[in-house]
Amino acid sequence: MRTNLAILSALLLVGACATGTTEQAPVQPKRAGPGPTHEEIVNAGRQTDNVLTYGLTYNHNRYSPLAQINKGNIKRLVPVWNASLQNDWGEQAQPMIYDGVMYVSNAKWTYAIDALTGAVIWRTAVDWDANTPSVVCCGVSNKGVAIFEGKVIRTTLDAHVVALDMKTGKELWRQKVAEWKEGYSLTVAPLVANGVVITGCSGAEFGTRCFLDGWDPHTGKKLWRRYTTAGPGEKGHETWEPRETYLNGGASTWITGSYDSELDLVYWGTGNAGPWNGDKRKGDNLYAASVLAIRPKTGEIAWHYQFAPNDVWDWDSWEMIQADMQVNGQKRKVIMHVARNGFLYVIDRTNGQLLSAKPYEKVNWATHIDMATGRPVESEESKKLRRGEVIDMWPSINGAKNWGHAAFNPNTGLLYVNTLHSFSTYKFIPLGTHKPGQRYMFIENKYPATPKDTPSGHMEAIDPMTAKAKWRTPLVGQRNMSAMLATGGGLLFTGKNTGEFIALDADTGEVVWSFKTGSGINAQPVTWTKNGKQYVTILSGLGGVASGRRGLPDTIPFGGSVWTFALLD
Ligand SMILES: [Ca+2]
Repeated sequence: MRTNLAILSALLLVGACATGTTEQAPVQPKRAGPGPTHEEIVNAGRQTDNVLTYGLTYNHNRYSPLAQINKGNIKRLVPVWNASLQNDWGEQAQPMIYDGVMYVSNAKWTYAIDALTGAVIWRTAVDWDANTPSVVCCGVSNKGVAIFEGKVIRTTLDAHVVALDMKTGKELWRQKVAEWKEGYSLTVAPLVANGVVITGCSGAEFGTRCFLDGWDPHTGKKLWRRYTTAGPGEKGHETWEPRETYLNGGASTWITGSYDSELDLVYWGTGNAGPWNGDKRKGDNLYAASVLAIRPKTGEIAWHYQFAPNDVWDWDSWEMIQADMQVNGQKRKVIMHVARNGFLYVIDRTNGQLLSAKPYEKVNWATHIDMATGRPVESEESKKLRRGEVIDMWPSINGAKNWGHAAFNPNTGLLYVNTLHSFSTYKFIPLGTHKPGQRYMFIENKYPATPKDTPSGHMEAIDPMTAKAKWRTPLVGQRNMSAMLATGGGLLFTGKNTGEFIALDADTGEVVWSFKTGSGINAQPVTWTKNGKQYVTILSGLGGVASGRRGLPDTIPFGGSVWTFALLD
């Protein structure tokens, strides 16, 4: 503040001198408004000093061309600072960086941190009723902020969207999205697309009816709402039978969508249909377990593709990674979805046409995806489930991959993924009535212990069109729940539940570097530069689904912090 005042005084003095010599006020150089602007975010991949949007760039490929840290010198990667986030709820956020300042969020705080030193510039508390976690299915968390034209925009656990001043952390506007007591919560990182802030919601396990909202970033005015279960008068309403089941139909929107600025389309995945037991909701149940292509200015649905019609398996959708790739000799603009349900989907992002859908892990809920109809062909196991029998379901409801985002390197054409290898015993139990704010699922789900020597997951490089692994590094004991980051240095970065931040050789899957942080890692690595030097940043702090400690030793302490690494000079 003192520095700012000094600069301001100096500017005023200069101004005073200038005006002293002329009758007219001096022509001030036209000041650009505060950033980052739409143009800056569209070009996010080209200016490596900043990290401007979820997924690193609008295409969500989590690939950085930075190569200063590479396979040859990775052994010299050392921590340069660590900053506590004073939070035991867990850290899942992707940090954003602009003009040398890092913006980090968790469920309790928003932080602005000097990216070079780790010094806290400001922090702003997030308050919510102590009972709010009772409506959160899978761990209290926050996936990160959006930054846009001088504002830090975030969601809150008790279902609000808040904008803070980037310079001071002061609240500029706040909007209530929904009533948390009815089962709605927000953990999603907002997306700013074509000047509109887009947020989704969590709560498909609580009989909610989810949606996407569009907000004016400057005033907080709600511009549109697009419900993700189709209501009366909306296309797809006929896919709910009886009709009123859409009112508790779930279809949460808790993973940030990607954006194609040329097509002006946002690709946002939706969560499971509600309740999980589908006995009393017949039909496809649009738009649960789907991807929606949305016009950011209006919320209009340009096209949709449904991964799981009449979802009864909790097949939430994740990130939609964009690439322009050759498919059968033709260049196609695609999105790739390494789905929870065990299939890897490649879809034409201009029109929603399914191009490929092959299993990348063990799957027994469907035999295959019918390429003519785009629909899964349900297996004998799923038929048994629908008859009320108990089944061993592959993958488990945790999925063949959970939310920990995949990376895609456009130069190798490979996806890099933390996958899960487990099943659960799964059956429907009798349906009860919906009570606001209470679980609305009606299933029994048990995880048998994984045999000691059997991998519970893998780190792997996967070809998008064949879904076959180029390499697979087994994870015995602990699977990974973190996102992947791929770099031009031939490296992958990810984190382990036990707290190690690790780097892999992207050609072989060999772990070539590891650093033990203070808690478990369930977050999203980023890489960036300042003064020509490359840095890597990750949040540590056990939380989220992992905070249930499913199979995790209680020797892993809680406690959130930020770690930033660079090469030892
Ligand atoms: Ca779900």
